[in-house]
Order: sequence, then structure tokens, then C-alpha cells
Amino acid sequence: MAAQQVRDDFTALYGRDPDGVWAAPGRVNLIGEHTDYNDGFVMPFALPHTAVAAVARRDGGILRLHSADIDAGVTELRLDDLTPDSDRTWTAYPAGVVWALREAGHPVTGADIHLASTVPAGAGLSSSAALEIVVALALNDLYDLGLKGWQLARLSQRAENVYVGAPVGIMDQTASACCRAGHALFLDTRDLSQRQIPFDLAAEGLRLLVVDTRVKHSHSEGEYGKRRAGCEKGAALLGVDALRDVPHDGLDDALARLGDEEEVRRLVRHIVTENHRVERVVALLTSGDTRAIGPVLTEGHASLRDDFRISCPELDLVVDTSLTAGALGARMTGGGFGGSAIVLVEEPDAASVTKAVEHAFTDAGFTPPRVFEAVPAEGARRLL
Ligand code: GAF
Repeated sequence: MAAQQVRDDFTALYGRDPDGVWAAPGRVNLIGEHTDYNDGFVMPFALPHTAVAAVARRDGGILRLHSADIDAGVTELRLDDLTPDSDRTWTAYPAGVVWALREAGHPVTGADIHLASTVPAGAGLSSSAALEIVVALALNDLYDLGLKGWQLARLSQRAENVYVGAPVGIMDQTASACCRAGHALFLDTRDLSQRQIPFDLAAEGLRLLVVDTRVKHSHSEGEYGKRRAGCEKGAALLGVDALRDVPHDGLDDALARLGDEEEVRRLVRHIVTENHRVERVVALLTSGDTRAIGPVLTEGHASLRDDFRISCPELDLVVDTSLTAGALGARMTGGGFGGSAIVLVEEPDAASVTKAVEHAFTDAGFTPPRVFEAVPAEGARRLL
């Protein structure tokens, strides 16, 4: 969405100019799934798809919200009335960020906001985090709050956990706020320490395809929370703060100690092996062995499908079909139960793998998927 267009739409809507225009991207997670609420490792990168916000400050405790993507008018809210868990519509995301900023003591007195997003909604590509971060960044600038990217991520996560009521981890907000073009973000979710890992697939003759299965997912629904609770139970049974603390070479011992807790054993196995996969991918990328990450991605999918049990027939079909058609690796990405998969291919195979997946969806009677190439883009920033 062109910044100038969003700016002009703001002016037409509110009858005055915005103070600025900001953008925050959606993300793809390369590896490290459901590890973020276990204090573990993740490795997302930003998409070129962004939520763009034109914003003006206002005094008097009023927040006005409008989205070019939703067929509804301007929503006007009084800041003093913002109440967690009271809004089931899209406005809960930006309003939740304002609520979280004020709850943390930041002197936000109101705003007029107009949003437009190119991040596909419900596709597991963090459209909600992009909305949260773009609003957080705009208010950070306009109210001169001096908050860093990771602090905006923490506040946005709090907005989503408490105000929206979705028990998500910190990955998506940090990705949107902190990713850099041409890099994947190696993030330790325990202390939010970060390393930008160069990730330029085109330079190596590779492509990463995103396949949106168009099966919509939602984090507020129960399954995500159940997995989270199961992981917390596993940590408690093992006597550790978080599953991050179970070392990979201590996995067999940990599983033996869990006895007949079959479901918890599966969850623990996924988290421990997944953290290890992130470390393996970082090692391979930093040693220049990029093609070798393919099988690690595919292992990650098997673990999410068989141990964490959050895949679906459409995601499995993308993975199986693309591997048969010659992909180097493939996995679901994001929260699961639908959304998107990623597929690593040699550049000359990109078109044939895409065709194979599209045909397989037609043959299975599934809704046609949306396939696009993902190139690591820049994190949240001011545009105008
Ligand atoms: C969703 C959540 F929002 C993230 O915090 C993360 O847990 C992810 O699912 C799974 O890795 O995107």
C-alpha cells in the first residue's frame, strides 16, 4: 500500500493531515515454532507485506480508528473506557496497544488512526502483530516515548495477551519490530537477545515460496492455549522454569521421567528438538551451507504434525507434494491449524513446484492456494 495513498485517505477521512505514516511487516518463521512461549529460540524474517498507518496525535482522551480493509466506518473510543477482553473485532488490536501503553504509564492522550494492510489476514503471517507494531511505533514517535523495538514488541504482546485475549508468545511482534532486510532474526525469547543472520537466498540460486493454504486459523481459539498449557505442565513435571531448560542431549532422560504422560511427552519432544533445529539452522547458515537447512525444515514439519499435532491436510499436502516435486525442504509456518507453509527450492524448480502444489490442491478438491516468493524485508519504520 503506497504511503501517500494512506496519507491522502487519512486527510479525506478526518479532514486534517496526519502527523506521519508508518509501516510494520508481517513475517514468515523460518524455524522455531511454538518455542517462543517456552523461553526458546525462533528465527523469523519480515515479509514485504506491511500494515501501514497514517496517524495524528490528539488530546482529550479520544481514539479514532479506521481501516481501509474492513467495511465499517470510523470507530471512536474513549481511552478511559478501554477494557481488556471487551472487543471481539479488529479494533481490539490497535486499541489494545493504546491500552498497554497507558497501562505502562506512557502519557498517550489520543490519536486518529487510518490503517491499510497488505498482510494476508488469517494466513499465519502475523497480520495482527503488524497492526499492533505499526500503531505502537507511530505512538512511540508522536509521543516521544523513546521505546526500543523489543519494548514495543513486549507492549504489543501484552495488548494481545490481555486486551485481545490471545495467549501468544513474543515472536511475531519482535519480528515485525526488529527484522532487517536480507536477514533472518535469530531471537532468544528468554532475554530477547538478537542476532541478524544474513539470509540472501537469491544470491545462492535459491527461492523460498510461501504457500497460503487459505485455511483460516485463529489464536484465540482453544488449541493454541491447550498446547501452551501442556508445555507448562511438562516444565512443571520436569522441575524446570521452561522447556528451554531441557537440553537436547538430556531429552531421552526427560521423556523417561515423564512416564505415561503421553501427550506431554510429545509436546516436550517437539519443543526440545525444535530448539535444537533452530541452532542447527543458524550454524548451517553461518557456515554458508544454506541448502542443508532444507531437511531440517522438513524434520520440523514432521515434529509439528506428529508430536505437536497442529498441522492439517492442506499443510501436509503442500509439504509432501513439494518434496516429491524436488523441493529441498518444506514445513508449515506460524501457529498452525491452517495458514501457510514455506518451501525451499532451487530457483529453476520454483515454477514446477508451484504448479505441482496447485494441481495437488485441485485434485484434492481444496480451495486454490496463494503462492508467492518471500524475500526478507525491512522491519517496522517511518515512511513519511
Ligand atoms: C503464533 C504466535 F503468535 C507466536 O507467538 C508463536 O507462538 C507462533 O504462533 C508459533 O511459533 O504466530
